[in-house]
Amino acid sequence: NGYHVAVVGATGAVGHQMIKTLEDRNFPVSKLTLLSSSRSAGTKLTFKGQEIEVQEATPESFEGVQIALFSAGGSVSKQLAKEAVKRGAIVIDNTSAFRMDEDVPLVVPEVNEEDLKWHNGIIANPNCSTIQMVVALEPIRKHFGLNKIIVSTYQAVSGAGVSAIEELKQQTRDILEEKEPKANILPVKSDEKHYQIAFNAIPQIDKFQENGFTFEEMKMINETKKIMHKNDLEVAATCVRLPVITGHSESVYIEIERDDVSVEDIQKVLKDAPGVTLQDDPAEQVYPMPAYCVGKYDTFVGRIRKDLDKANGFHLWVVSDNLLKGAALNSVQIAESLIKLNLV
Ligand code: 11C
Repeated sequence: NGYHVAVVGATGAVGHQMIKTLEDRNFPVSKLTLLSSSRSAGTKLTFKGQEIEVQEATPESFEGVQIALFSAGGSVSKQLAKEAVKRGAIVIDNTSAFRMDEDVPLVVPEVNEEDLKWHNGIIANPNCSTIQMVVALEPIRKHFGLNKIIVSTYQAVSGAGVSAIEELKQQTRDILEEKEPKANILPVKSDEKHYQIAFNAIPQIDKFQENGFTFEEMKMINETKKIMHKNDLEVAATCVRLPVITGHSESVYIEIERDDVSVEDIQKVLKDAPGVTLQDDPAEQVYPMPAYCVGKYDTFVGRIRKDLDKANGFHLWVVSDNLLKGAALNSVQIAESLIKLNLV
């Protein structure tokens, strides 16, 4: 008993975490099929002490699969997600391929689990920087209303995959040995120019759009409105890559609907919020940091301050493991919610 689960992109940074999360949460798996590009096929990975060989993902790979977790890039999802659905699988897609499609729910279980009820075979997992922000802000929106978000991110290289992690490590070693660092991956592999990430900060994540925002910034803007069901929410984002391996951080400024709310009111709401850990005690230097959030499931919130000019303005600092709540964990939680709601 349990479900036949497939992980597409099993050898990637998120794929590894998906397998580990299924194991750590004791997800009911009767069979695990691990899929990848032909390049990584043949790799052997371990699940619950058992070795499983990774196979090349083809449409036929999904015969008999009930739940397919995709994290192999948007083009693979566009090619294979519908093939998986055709064969009876529910797809939980961790890429941007279908997120803004009207007939595809975009789900963070703590925020909009109910949207799973109208799925048509594909459910989209939001972008990592969006997920941790909405986990922190939805409880505030529910209690006090929310008009505006201005967010600046401090994002880890693992969001860009295993090759970006390797690039950061190699550049760091090279610079410490006084060698010239080589940059081939970041900020965007397919863009013309590449910049050193070690000992640096790069204000570009994903490609620039015509409006001057990057695609990562537009994902945060559009996905937040869709998840919160609030098209009139004002959102602006600046996304920056830092030489951190895992753990995205965000400086978030919000304007709520009410102007009679205190920092303590917000802290109280977040203390009881699902998936949130409040770490907010400046007197004791308690605040979230990515190095201490790696491997944890929650979204950590601290540095909550009232704006000095706006009575309805607040500043927060939000940190989470981008590979877990930002990707693998949220996908597995979606699968758990599907089971709970009898939707598989
Ligand atoms: C990053 N947020 O940190 C990106 C990675 O749309 O799922 C996730 C890309 C996505 O580079």
